[in-house]
Amino acid sequence: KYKIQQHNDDLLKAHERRLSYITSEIENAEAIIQKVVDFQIAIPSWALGTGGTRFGRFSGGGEPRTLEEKIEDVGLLHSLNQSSGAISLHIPWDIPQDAKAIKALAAQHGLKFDAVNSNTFQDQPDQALTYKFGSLQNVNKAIRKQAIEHNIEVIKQGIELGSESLTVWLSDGSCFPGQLNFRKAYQNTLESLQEIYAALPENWKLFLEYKAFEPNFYSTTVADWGQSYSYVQKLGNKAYTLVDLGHHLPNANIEQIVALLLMEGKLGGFHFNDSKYGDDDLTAGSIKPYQLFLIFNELVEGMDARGMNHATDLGWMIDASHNVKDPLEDLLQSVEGIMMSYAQALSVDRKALEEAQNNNDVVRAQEILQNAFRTDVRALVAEARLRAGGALNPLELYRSQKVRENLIAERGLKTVATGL
Ligand code: AOS
Ligand code: ZN
Ligand code: ZN
Ligand code: ZN
Repeated sequence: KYKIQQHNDDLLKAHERRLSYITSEIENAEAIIQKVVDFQIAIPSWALGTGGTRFGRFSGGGEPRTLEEKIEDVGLLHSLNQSSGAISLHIPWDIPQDAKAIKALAAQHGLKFDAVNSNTFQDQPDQALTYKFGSLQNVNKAIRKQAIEHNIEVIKQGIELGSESLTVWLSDGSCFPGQLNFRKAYQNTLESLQEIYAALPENWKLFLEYKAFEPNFYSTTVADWGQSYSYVQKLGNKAYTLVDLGHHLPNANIEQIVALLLMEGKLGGFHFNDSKYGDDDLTAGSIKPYQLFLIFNELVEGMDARGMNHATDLGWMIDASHNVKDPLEDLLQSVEGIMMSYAQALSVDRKALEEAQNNNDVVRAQEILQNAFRTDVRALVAEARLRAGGALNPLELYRSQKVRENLIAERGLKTVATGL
């Protein structure tokens, strides 16, 4: 549809030159290509429109106005990179009026429904009680009940669509000392989560996302991985911790957190993004690519040690939001950044690294990781796309086909993606 064939033909010669170099450099290049082909990253429905900040929002135009259009946008990304084969919905920002039709539309684009996300951090127009002072933690039982019922409703919607996981992110916490009894807030939250957990189908997972701060600035009730872990451990074996890369206090060693959660069997999945200051939701790999690589290094090591399937045993999602870029271009960049880190991590010589660790050869161990990180694996990632039927350079094709211009012509210049 987007002249992929012709685009690939034009770039093929240069691509093959780069590919033959890298495959001669990396021993397991063929295996890496296959793993990258299999790896899919879910696109969040809320990343398809311009995000904005509390100071303003500048629409780029042509944004999806309905759930159908959001699915079309993700389908477009997937047709270009063959790596974005799933969409993650946010309820009630996305309300499938006709689940069957929505499912069919998604299938037409080769898309599955990843985790469904509940929302108890905003009040909705038709809502009886307010979440101003929290939802699952609230001192008022009726408010907790309302929030629990919303989550159960989200599970029901997810079942209709064939989703198999619920992501719960809570903005619950407090803004000032004394506002909250921490222990009671924890207990209320746990009890509420238990009721939600009880409504999960057998084959479902519950992901509990943590975040250090914002919108509450004194305490957050699920603030870090230890707190999330404490809840999910009590909930049961269908509950897992979700790591959003932007949700830590500065300088946290996220790769170590990931390794330990994996070891405990409680790592559920990811919200990929990047940040310099806080929950910045910038393009994955744009600020701290070495950190992203080190995280994937732990993932590959830990998942292989546990005999896990890289592609299917964890939830891989992007959670990003931008004010200045075309959201679709940005998502293409994020997926590319993630794939590169994954490919680099797959190229690490595990045996040599283990040997170096066992010999306390610090320099050698560091060199092994740095060599992998400093290797240009773009041709491997491009080859994976080519084999899967995608474009050698999705971004270039997106621009040359004037995709955004076409979307603006179709949808208009002043668009507000639903929910934002
Ligand atoms: C909020 O900071 C979290 O990252 C959540 O994942 C949230 O649901 C998402 O960003 C949509 O608002
Ligand atoms: Zn100020
Ligand atoms: Zn998130
Ligand atoms: Zn966030």
